[in-house]
Parts: sequence; C-alpha cells; structure tokens
Amino acid sequence: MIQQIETILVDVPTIRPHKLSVATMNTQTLVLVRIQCADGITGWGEATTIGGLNYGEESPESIKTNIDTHIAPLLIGMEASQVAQAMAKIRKIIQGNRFAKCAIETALLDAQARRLNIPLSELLGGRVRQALPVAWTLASGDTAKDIAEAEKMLELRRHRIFKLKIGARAVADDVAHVLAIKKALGDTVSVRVDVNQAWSEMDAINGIAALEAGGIDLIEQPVKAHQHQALARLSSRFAVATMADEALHGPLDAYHLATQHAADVYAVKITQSGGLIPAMQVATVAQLAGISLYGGTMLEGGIGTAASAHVFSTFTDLAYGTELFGPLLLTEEILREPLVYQDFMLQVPDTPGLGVEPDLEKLDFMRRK
Ligand code: MUC
Ligand code: MG
Repeated sequence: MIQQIETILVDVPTIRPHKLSVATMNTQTLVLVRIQCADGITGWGEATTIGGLNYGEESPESIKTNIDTHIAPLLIGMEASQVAQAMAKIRKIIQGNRFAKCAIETALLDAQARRLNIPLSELLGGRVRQALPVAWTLASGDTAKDIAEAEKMLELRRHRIFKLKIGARAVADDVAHVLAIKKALGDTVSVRVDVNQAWSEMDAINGIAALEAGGIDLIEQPVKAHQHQALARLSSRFAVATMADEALHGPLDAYHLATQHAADVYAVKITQSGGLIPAMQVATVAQLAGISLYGGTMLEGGIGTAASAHVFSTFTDLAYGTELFGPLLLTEEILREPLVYQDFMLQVPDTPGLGVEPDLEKLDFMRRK
C-alpha cells in the first residue's frame, strides 16, 4: 500500500554559470519525490526542470505544491505494486503536470523493481546496453573557456561529444563561436548545437547553412516548439540532422511530428514525456517512423539521471547517444555512491530498482526548509 509521499526541493550550485538562450543557471533546484510503502519499501523519483519557469511551464515550487496538494492524496492507500493502475488514475484526473507525473511514476517503478529485486531496466522490458555515450554541454558563454573545458573532458576520457548552447547572440556571432570550437577540437569529436527555440526560420536558414558547411553534426530545436512546419522545412532543406526537443511533449507530439516529417532525431526526455512509460512510447513512435534517438536531460541529479539511463538502456537504436551529465554539472553529489562515468560512457546501474541510494543525511541538511 502507498503510505506516504514526500516532495523535497534541494538547491545546488552549478560548477560554473550554465548559459542557455532562455536562462543562465548558477543553481539547479532538484525536485525529489520519496514514496514509502506499507511493505517497508521506499521508491525515489525526480522532477527537476531548468531555469524556474524559463524553460517549461512547471516550476520546482509548482511541482511540489501540485504533488503535495493534488496528486499524493489520490494515491495514498492504493496498492503500491499496481503501478499502471496508480498512473492511470493520475493521468485520468490530473491535467498536464508531466514532470510531476514522471517523478511519481519513477518512484513507483523504483519501489516495484526493488520489490521484485531486479534493476528498473528489466521491469521496463530489459536493457540492450550496459553503458551509454554521454555528451557534455559547453555553455560558459566564452569561446576560449569552452575550448579549454572540452580539451579537459577529452583528456579525462569523459566526453567526446559536445553540445554548444547558442541563440542568445546574433547568428553570425554564434556561428563564429561554434566554428572556432569545432576547428580547435578537430574531426574526431562530434560538435552539436542547441538553439533552444531562439531562431526565426530565416535565422535558422542562414545559421544552419554555415554550421553544416563547418562540419556540425546536429541542430537541436532551432525554432519555436510549436512551429512544426518550419522545423519540417529545415529538416528537408538541410542534410545535417535536425532534432526536436521542446517540441516533444510526449507520445502524441512524437506521432504528430513523425506524420509531418518534422525532425530527423528526437531528444527523448522522461520528464518532458510525462513519465518513463510515455518516454518509451515516444521512442517506439520514432523507431517506427525511422527517426533516430537521443537521450535527453533536464539537468537532473543522480535520481532522474539514473531513471533516464534505465529507460535509454532499453532503446535498440540510440544513434546520437545521450547527454546524461546532469550530476557532473553540480557542486554537490546527493547520492551515497555517485554514478560511474568512464571511457566516455555512463554505466547503467545494475542493482535493484534505480540502483542508486540518496544520501539521506545530506538531503536533510541541504533541503529547502
Ligand atoms: C536542453 O534543452 O536540451 C540539456 C543539456 C543542457 O545543457 O541543457 C539541457 C536542456
Ligand atoms: Mg535542448
């Protein structure tokens, strides 16, 4: 039986300012959910977002309030092992709130996988890989600093895929910044850009032409999320792959974008999709439509990152790898044992449930009071 649901906010400084076209992050607010069951099993989930309300329509505070006030009371007393029934109830009664739903589903599935004594990936149908390629985002805002940071990551054998955040400056300035980094790093690394919706279609035509000529591998969300047709025109105009991120709010968007041939690649995010099962449905639609997959992040800490890793480990096609580096952007580790990053890959945890244990004393000390 589901006995208690608690939401916890934890503000953690980032290792450096992280500059996106929509926000500059100096702190990340982790939104954690703990579900306690009558059989003594506890499950954890995470609903972390980026930049308060700058990126999405759920803020850390609204997620906490909506879970505490509206979602938890619907679940208390329900059978904890009936995860699908619990989620069907929430999805029927609660509108929107995809991040909150994702955290709840993660915690219920974590608890159930622990109950069955299997890794979460096996409850989701089974992993096809033990480790996931991980990109790093260069977003200091400074070309020389970004190059030095990338060189350090290559030396540490931690990342050889780099995503650059652009869109805040003039197109020509952004293009010069990206191509300088690509030139410095050479052809053995993959350099990609994320515009976070900042460009008009005309900006995108000019920007993508120059980036494609300079050997950039992937153009993420160049135009506004709702401009599916503009994204489709850019995808057919250019050979370089285009990726949908903010345009994808779950399986229905995945289906609509596929029917419009709007993107070559989908950034699958468990929170944006509204949960682990909907994220897998997004991936299924993509695979049926011949769209490649990328494992996205909302810069979660260890819990959301582990949940994402379990989901992405089940994808047969993961042509563009993942960006599950969230915990590495934070100054504090909230897990007792950090996730393992080695040889450019994140190891998918293989102990029961999510396979990670939050550090409870540290959380008690750090949580917002
Ligand atoms: C996004 O839009 O993809 C992922 C990596 C990063 O640096 O920001 C996020 C959000
Ligand atoms: Mg993105």
